[in-house]
Amino acid sequence: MKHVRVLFCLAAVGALAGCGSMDIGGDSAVAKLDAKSGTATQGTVTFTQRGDRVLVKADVSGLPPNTEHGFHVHEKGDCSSPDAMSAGGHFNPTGKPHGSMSMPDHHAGDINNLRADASGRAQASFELTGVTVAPGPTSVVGRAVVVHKDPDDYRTQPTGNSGGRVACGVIAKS
Ligand SMILES: [Cu+2]
Ligand SMILES: [Zn+2]
Repeated sequence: MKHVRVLFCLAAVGALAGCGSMDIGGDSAVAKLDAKSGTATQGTVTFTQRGDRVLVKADVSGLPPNTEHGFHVHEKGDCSSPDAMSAGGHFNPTGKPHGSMSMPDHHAGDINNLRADASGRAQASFELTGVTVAPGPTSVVGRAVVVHKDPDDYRTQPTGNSGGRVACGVIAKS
């Protein structure tokens, strides 16, 4: 009888833990990046809500070997133009200056540079604060994610001076 009661308690704890992880690992979204400005750059970027942060995972290929590239969420979910200028400027719902993710002030859409390896592939994870996947004024859903030709210097306003746009994808709920 005592054994039966112990097993029942463990089962109940397991069920509660399951519910907890569902709450934390909420909404997610994905952007399929298409090549822009005559490049062959493409990839996938996922956005997953983790508490008050958003985990960004990028897998981008077709970049020049061993190079760094500016990487941001841009305000308009429109990648239709050949140079991706249709995506507008950096997503900046709170009116901040451009910067790096580690600076106190930066655009909500500022992500740090992607680094391509010797095969021209960049795989990276970042944790963004100041944006959400869930609907709201700072949601990334319906925006665009852009990879640039050059590194972001994290200083030049309001762009980071990272040059042309080599890949662009609209962020959609998944
Ligand atoms: Cu950008
Ligand atoms: Zn910016």
